[in-house]
Amino acid sequence: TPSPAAAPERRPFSRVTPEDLAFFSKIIPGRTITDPDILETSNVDWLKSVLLRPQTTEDVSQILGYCNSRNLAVSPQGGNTGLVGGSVPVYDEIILSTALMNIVLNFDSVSGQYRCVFESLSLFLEDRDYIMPLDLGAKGSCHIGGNVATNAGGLRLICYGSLQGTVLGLEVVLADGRVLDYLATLRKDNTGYDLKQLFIGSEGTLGVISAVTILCPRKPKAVNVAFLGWESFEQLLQTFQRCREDMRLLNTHLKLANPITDCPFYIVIETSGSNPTHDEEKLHQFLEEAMTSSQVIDGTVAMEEAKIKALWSLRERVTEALTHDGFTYKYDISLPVERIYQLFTDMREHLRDRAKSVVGYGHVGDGNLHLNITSPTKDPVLLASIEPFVYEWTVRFQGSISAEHGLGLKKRNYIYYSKASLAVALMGKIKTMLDPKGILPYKTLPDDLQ
Ligand code: FAD
Ligand code: 2HG
Ligand code: ZN
Repeated sequence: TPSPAAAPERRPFSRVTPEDLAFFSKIIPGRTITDPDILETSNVDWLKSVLLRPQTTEDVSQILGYCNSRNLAVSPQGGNTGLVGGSVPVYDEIILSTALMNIVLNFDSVSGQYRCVFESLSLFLEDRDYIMPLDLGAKGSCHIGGNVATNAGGLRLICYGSLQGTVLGLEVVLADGRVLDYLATLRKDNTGYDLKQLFIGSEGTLGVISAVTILCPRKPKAVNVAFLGWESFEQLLQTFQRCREDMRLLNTHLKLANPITDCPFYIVIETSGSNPTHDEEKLHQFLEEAMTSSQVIDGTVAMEEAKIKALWSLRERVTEALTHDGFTYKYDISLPVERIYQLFTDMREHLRDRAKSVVGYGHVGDGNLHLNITSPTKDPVLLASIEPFVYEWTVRFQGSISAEHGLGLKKRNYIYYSKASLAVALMGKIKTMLDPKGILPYKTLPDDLQ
C-alpha cells in the first residue's frame, strides 16, 4: 500500500491540446504562459503545465467553464506561499494564478472589496488609516484570495479574530464557471446558510475566490512591541510562549542578533491602542509586574517602527531560517495551550539525535504550535519516526493536525485524525455538489473522496 503522503494517482483528465491553448489565448491574450522559465516560478517541479493569468472575474469564469466542459484539471494559485503543497499542480493541472487580479474594487469606512496582492492591499489601507485584520510573515508574496482560501491565521488573530469573522462577503467562481456573488458588506445577515464559510479555508477545491469584502480595523495610533525571555514554559504561560532553538537558527543562518539575554523561551507581544501615553504607561506597568511575578529573565520594548520591525523579524523569519538547515518536516498543530511544550519535548526525546533540529514556535495565544523538524536532506527513516507519532500524540490530547495552514496535498489523507467519518463524508458531498466533475482535484480531501 502506498504511504498516505504519496501523490494520488493521476485521474483521467484531458490533456491540454494546442486548440485549448488557442482558446485560452483568445480569452486572455499574452497571459497564457507556456514558457518553462516563467512556469518554473509558479510551478516548482513540473514543467508540463500551462499558466493562466486572468485579470477579471469574467476571465476566470470563462476559463473554468471551458475547463469543466473539456474535463481539464485546474490548480488555483495565489502567492504560492502555502506550506502544504496546495497551490502547485500534482500532474499537469492548469495553473490559474490570481497574480494579475490586483485591484481594490471599493472602499468605505467600514469595509472594502478587494482582489489583491496582500502587500499592495496593506499599503492601500495604511494610506487611509486602516489596517488588515490579518498579518503574516508571508505578507510580501501572498494574495488575499489565497489567505481566504486557506483561512490563514497569522500574527493578529488574537486581537482581531479569524477571517471567518472578518470576511463579510465573497465572490466565487464555481468549478463550472458560474459566478456566485456573495459580496455582502453587512455586519449582520442571517438570511439562510452562511455559504461564504464553505469557501473560507476550502483551499481551492470548491471554486476560485475572485473578490473579498473584509472588515478592516482603524490603524492604531500607538503600537508597542515587547520581546521577553523566560526560564520555564510554566512561567511563560502566565503570559505566553516561544523556544530557544529558533533563536540559534536566526543567529547562524540570518545573522539576526538576539536583542536580549539568551533564554530558553521567548515571546513577542504587540499591543495597539489609541492613546500613546496611556498605552506606554500600561505596558510598562505590565512589564514591571511580569519581571517580578513571572520571572522574566530579560526583555526589550520597541515603540518606533524600525525597532518594531526588527523585533518582529525574529519571529517572522524563523520559517526562512529553517530552510538553511536543508529539508524541513513541518507540523502545524492546535492544542490546549498547556500541552504545546510537551509535544515539543516528547518529540525531541522520541527522535533523539535522528533530526538536525527540532524547533518549536508558533502562536501561543492561539494554542498553535509550529513544530518543525529539520534534516540535511529528505529522510524517509526520520519521517517514519515522526509520523504517525505526531498525529497520534495530537489526537490523544484533543488537538487538531492543522491549526492554520490547511491540509493541501501533503496532509489530505490525515484528515481522519481530526474529523469524524461523518463530517468527512459530508465534506465529500459538498465537494461533489460544487465540483461535480472534480476538476479542482487532489487536495484537502482524502484520496477515497477524490
Ligand atoms: P497559495 O500558496 O498560492 O495557495 C494556497 C491554497 O489556496 C492552495 O490550495 C490554492 O489552490 C488555494 N488558492 C489560492 N488562491 C485561491 C483563490 N483565489 N481561490 C481559491 N483558492 C485559492 N499561514 C498562516 O495561517 N499564518 C501565518 O502566520 C503564516 N505565516 C507564513 C510565513 C511564511 C514565511 C510562509 C512562507 C508562509 C506562511 N503561512 C502562514 C502560510 C501561507 O502564507 C498562507 O497559507 C497564505 O494564506 C497562502 O496565501 P497564498 O496567496 O500564497 O496562497
Ligand atoms: C508562522 O507562523 C507561519 O510563521 C509558518 O505559520 C510556520 O513555517 C512554519 O511552520
Ligand atoms: Zn503561523
